[in-house]
Amino acid sequence: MNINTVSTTPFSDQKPGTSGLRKSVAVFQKPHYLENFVQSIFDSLDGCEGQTIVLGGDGRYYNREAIQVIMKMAAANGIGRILVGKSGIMSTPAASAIIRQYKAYGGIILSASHNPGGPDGDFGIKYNITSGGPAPEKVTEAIYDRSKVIDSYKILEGDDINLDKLTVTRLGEMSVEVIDPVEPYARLMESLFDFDKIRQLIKNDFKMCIDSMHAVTGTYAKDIFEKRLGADSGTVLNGIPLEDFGGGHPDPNLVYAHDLVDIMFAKDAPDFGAASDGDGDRNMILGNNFFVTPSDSLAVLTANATLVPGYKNGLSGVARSMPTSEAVDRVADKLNISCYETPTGWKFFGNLLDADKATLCGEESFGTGSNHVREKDGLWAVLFWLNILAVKGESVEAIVQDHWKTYGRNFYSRHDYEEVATEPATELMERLRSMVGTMAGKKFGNYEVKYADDFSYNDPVDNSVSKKQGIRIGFTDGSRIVFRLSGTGTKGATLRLYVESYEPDASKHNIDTQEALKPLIDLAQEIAQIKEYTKRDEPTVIT
Ligand code: VG1
Ligand code: CO
Repeated sequence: MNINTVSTTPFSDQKPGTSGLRKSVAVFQKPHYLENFVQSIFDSLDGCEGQTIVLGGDGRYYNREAIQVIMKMAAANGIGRILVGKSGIMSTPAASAIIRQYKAYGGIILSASHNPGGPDGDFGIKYNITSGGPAPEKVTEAIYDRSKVIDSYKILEGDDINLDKLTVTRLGEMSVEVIDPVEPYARLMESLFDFDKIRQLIKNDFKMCIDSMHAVTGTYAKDIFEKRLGADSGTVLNGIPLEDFGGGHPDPNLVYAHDLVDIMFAKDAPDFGAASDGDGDRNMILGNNFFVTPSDSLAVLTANATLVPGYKNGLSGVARSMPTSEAVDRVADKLNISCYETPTGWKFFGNLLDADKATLCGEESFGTGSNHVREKDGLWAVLFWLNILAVKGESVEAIVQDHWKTYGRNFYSRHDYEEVATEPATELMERLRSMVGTMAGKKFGNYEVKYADDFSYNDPVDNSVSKKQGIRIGFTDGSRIVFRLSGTGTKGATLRLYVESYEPDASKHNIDTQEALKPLIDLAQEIAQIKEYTKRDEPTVIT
């Protein structure tokens, strides 16, 4: 078969963000756009010739087309073998698991995660390394640098591969295996959790509801919950992955997962509810009329980890992203294990997991995971909760309330100002950056600033430094406000404000979160002048 070398010119906007390159589908469909980026990946990898690459995506619009192009380019670039998910499907955590299990060289995951899909939606591509984790910054920078000077790419002339049949075929010299994307992942889950106990729980009139939001976890959740764990058929809602996610926004939070929220906050609500995002790495956990914040979820999993077979010997440490609440820090303190604070984005956990400095990790953005893979893992978190519920025999709410009694409650909320104008949003951040140096000791009403900085992370494993990771202002009473600009949006800028306060007094644990945080939210507005810069009176999403 012929290998064509196609001339091209660089695009200036192929810089990977928090989680790979994300753009609208229309941008990816520009001639050579996808090919330039894929060639930049191959050009940045040392010694990938003859190696195995894992490939798959969340099933969104353009997934299948992109897979065919990437396979032909892989063949032309001397890749030895491609393992591609049946129908092009592979959740992000499953891709991570499969890279590890098959000892592949790396993987290419096609997803824009929680961003809407369809011809008018978003598409994304990211590269994962041999450990199964997202490429660290030195790799994404090399890919970006390459994309700025690229002048040609290589692609094989050949027929498309049938992705809907489990087969082993060839594309030129390269072997192509269409594999079951669920089985290896489901087996890994069975090795970590007590499936018998969870099966018993479900049999005993325990009612649950899983919302896959028409995205990738439908395929996984039906197999795991309905087939392997014996839940009633219909337990999984919106379980067929659709190219446009049914027109929805596959982001598991109280705003976008409204089908599930309606069910879980009804009068006769089930005992347990959970939702996942587009590519299956996020999770939202709900009890009967009860919402578990992702930061609390991480703290509860940490506190109860030894109840679960995969973690029965305890944890080597935990890690959370900087804006994530400090609830888990309190648990780590009590367990006498280390707690690491990293910048936003899962790629920063990789080194800590590889070096066994952390076993569990989490982000406030509905992401939780462990050393079983190198990505956050939505269904893993759901199974972890089910395992804890099966052992403790208590409700979700009782477990969380009890946790607050023991450790105190970290009230926590994130306010997003989505799609605001880029320039004033950048100015807002620049202004804060210029202010933080002199803020320590300043008083704002009852609050006194203990520290203020632009978060910089020194990786304790490879000593790399990541600067400008978000403005944080901490107060003497333990409360914090944090400001960041999103690195995953595709339109304008998204300002994220994170607010946290600590309440040891159990009699105050049931105050409404927004009410409890109101003084800090007002203070954040006063300090950052959000309304003036964003021209918005209210955030678009509050979680
Ligand atoms: C967001 C979240 C971050 C998460 C990232 C990718 O990034 O805040 O915690 O790791 O999305 O998640 P940002 O830069 O927009 O704040 V996913 O589920 O898109 O892979
Ligand atoms: Co995701």
